[in-house]
Amino acid sequence: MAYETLIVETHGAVGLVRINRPQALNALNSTVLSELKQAYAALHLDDAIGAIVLTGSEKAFAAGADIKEMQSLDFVDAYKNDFFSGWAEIANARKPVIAAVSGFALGGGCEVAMMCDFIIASETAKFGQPEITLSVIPGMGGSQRLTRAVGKAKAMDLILTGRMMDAAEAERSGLVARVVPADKLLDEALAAAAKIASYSGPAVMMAKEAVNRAFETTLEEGLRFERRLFHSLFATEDQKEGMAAFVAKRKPAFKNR
Ligand code: CO8
Repeated sequence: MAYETLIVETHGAVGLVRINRPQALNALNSTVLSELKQAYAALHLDDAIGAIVLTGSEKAFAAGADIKEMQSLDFVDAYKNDFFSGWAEIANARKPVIAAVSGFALGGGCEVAMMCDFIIASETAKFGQPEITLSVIPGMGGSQRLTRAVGKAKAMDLILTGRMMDAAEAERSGLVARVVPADKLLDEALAAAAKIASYSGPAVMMAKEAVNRAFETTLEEGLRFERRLFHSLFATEDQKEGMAAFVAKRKPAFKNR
């Protein structure tokens, strides 16, 4: 399928989704959102795909929500149409999604990277929530996801001053899982996604669900939830195969993507 603002490829069992609006540093307009929803839906329906990499260009993962599209929005329209709520569908992707970030990940760009399961950043990456400079605040989850990722002190610093942080600071703060040289970014992200996609799909999805639950519930409830998911995996053929292969010292052949 041809998109106006995305390039979608498959690399083995990995779907690679590239935001492609170079003229606007990949600013996230309504077309990007609707096309991302279509691309994610297609990749989720495709049983051959076990993981997704979301990326942008070398210069920008995404420089934010599209300010030109947003500037004339008024309160009633924003409220009635629950502006930005559509991004929840991207955040709720069930297959694992890795953000491969190079260059600017600002405002909505940083927020979309944080909607992914983890971020691999190039040394050139710059993260920030500069909405305050436009007299608005993060509107796609930044105040919540950034605070959970890096803690109150750093989140307040970034959101109140609007400053950017580089890849090293983002890794130190826990926002980013790995930092790699710019020319290795895509290879590293695709390799990580391919590794995830080589495992049993239900186990991967449940692992993701269990980690995400940690942000929603008490420790006691989270531990119970994890244990129940763990129990349920013993109903899968892939659990039998994974453990039999370990014992027989051979490679497992998982059936479920
Ligand atoms: N929206 C629209 N266009 C953009 C955006 C953007 N976010 N960012 C860059 N562009 C465009 C520029 O306007 C420019 O277009 P043109 O060539 O037509 O003038 C082109 O991309 C290149 O940009 P620059 O010339 O500015 O490139 P530089 O390398 O000089 O600077 C920066 C790069 C520093 C990234 C700069 O472009 C910048 O500051 N961009 C805006 C960053 C920003 O403020 N992002 C946050 C946006 S707000 C948001 O994401 C969430 C809002 C939540 C609201 C909630 C409401 C419910």
